[in-house]
Amino acid sequence: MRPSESAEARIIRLLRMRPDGHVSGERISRTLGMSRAAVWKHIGALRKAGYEIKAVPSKGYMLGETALEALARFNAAEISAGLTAKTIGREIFFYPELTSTNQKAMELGRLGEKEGSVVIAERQSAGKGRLGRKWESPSGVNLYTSIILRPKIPTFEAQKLTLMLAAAVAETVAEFSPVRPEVKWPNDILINSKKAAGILTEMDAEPDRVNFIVAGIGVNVNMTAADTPPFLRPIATSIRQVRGEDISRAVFAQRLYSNVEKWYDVFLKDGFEPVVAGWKRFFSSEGKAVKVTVFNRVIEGLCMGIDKGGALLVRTPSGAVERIISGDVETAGSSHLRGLSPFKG
Ligand code: BT5
Repeated sequence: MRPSESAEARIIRLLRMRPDGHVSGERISRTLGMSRAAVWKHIGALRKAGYEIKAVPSKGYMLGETALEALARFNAAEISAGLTAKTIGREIFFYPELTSTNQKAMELGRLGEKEGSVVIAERQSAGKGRLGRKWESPSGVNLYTSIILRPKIPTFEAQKLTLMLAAAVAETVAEFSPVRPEVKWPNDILINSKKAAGILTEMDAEPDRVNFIVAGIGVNVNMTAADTPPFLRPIATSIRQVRGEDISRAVFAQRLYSNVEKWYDVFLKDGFEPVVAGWKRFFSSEGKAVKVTVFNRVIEGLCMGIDKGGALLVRTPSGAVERIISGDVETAGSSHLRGLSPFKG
């Protein structure tokens, strides 16, 4: 038994271990340490959720599904089945539709929901990007999730978590994508220079300390070009589009929660420096010409990397190094900057 699995998740796993045979109700009840009545209740809930579970008298239960059906399944029990993270994803709030998973997680956080609980929606009617922008959230193909974190940190440290999350998301995408993802400072995940994932961190805070953080993560997993709104096609991609086949969103979510938990622990125990190092493995803008929009100001120059605090360093033509803590970056490859040659560093 794994610590974070729900009873239904454990039943699914048990039935999948015997794809051609039956598992007796008695064995399920013994393995899971629950009554036969409880097993029956959970089997009923799984059937309601769309699992075809046959019951043969005196033999037991058998799960009827093809590998493809198993791969397509995406619900709380599937994610919980085999989840290795201890805290993150232990409690899953799963919805067919929400306006925004971040909004729901903020509500739950204010009601005292514990650290590590996650919200997932199959689709969002008003998915949020940063600065009032929108996150396009077509149904049934991607991952839209928000994680509640309760780090005991001062408010000014909260931005570090965005970089921590970007390291975890990039690492997870790299596990599934044949093309290595890149991070665009601070929090975009690109594959082949197109956006595959975005992160929106929101917080509930006192003037000096964080009450809780909502880490909103949107990953384009199985979205095809046809699923993508036309205006987004030139700038967005998905894991499916580079891999050529669907992956299990449940398995992706399990890996994501594990990686977020791993990097969050590193941040809490060892501080920000190792997190920055983890993030930098996916960062390729250093030494390149960049154009950064900071509110109404545009800063152009050579990217010198990021400093210990996670701020972007840009050397302008005057030779001064600007330290940027928030803004939108474009690199020399993007259309705006064609023709702009890197300044001599
Ligand atoms: C982000 O904003 O990249 C943060 C996105 C966070 C989304 C997640 S989903 C779960 C959670 N719940 C929420 O409501 N939000 C979070 P930003 O850097 O501002 O980028 C937004 C821009 O990305 C848009 O203006 C589009 O240009 C582009 N975009 C929108 N939807 C996209 C998609 N599905 N894939 C790629 N690019 C997209």
